[in-house]
Amino acid sequence: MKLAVSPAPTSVERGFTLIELAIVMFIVTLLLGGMLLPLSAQQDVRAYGETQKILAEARDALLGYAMANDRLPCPASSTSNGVEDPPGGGPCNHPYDGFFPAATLGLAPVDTQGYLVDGWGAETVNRVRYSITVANTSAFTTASGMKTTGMTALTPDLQICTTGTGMATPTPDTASCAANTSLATDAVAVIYSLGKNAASSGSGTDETHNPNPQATTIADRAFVGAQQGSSFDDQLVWLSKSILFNRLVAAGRLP
Ligand SMILES: [Ca+2]
Ligand SMILES: [Ca+2]
Repeated sequence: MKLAVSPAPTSVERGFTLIELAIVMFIVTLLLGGMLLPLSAQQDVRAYGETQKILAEARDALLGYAMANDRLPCPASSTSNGVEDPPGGGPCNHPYDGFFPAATLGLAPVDTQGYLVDGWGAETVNRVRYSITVANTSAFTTASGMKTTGMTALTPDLQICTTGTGMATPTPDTASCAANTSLATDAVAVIYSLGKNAASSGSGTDETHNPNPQATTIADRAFVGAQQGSSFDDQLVWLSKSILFNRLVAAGRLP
C-alpha cells in the first residue's frame, strides 16, 4: 500500500513573496499619493473661489441696502445673531471688529446663528467679517446722514494696506498704512474672510491687523490685503466711495 503524497509546489502555484508584496504596496502608495494631493488642492481652489463669490455678493447686497435705506448697515456683534448692532443703525457698536449682518440683509449661506459663512466651512471662525467707517460722525450708517453731510464733505477713511509692517496705530480711528503700502485710504466698508487657516491664523505680521479670534486683536480702521501665501490667506473686498456714490445718485438718494 502506497501513501498519497501531495505534489511538490511549483513556481506557478506559490504566492507572492514578501519582496513582491512590498513592491506592489510601494507602487500603490505612489499612485494614491499622486491622486490625493491634487484632490485637496482642487478643494482649496473651489473654497477660495466660493469665498470670493460670497464676498462679492455681500458687497452687492450692501449697495442694495444703501439704495433702499439711505444708509449702510452696522456690523453684527458676536451675540446679535447676524442682526446689525445696534438695530436701526447710527453709531455702530462694533465698527471695526464685527460680522456681516446677513440676517438684516437676508443673505445666504448662513450658519444656525444667522451669520454669513465663507467657502471654507460653517464653523464660527468661518464667519464673514465686516467693518465700516465711522467718519463724519457715523454719517454712513445713520439714515439720511450721507445726504445731510453732502458728497463733497464725506470722507470715508478705512485703510487697506499691502503689508502690516510699519503700520501706524496711534488710535483705532487714526491707524494708517506705512508709506507706499496703501491699496485704498478712503474705503467705506471692508468685507473679509479669515481664509483656510481661520482656526489658527492671526498671529502673523499681516493677518494680525485683520481682527480674528487668534490675533492680539487690533480693531482699528486699517486692514491688510497682502499677497496670498503661507503666512497670509485672508480674502478681502472693500466698498469704494465712488461706487457707493454712483449707486446712490442713480437711486436718487444723493446729492
Ligand atoms: Ca487667515
Ligand atoms: Ca486693523
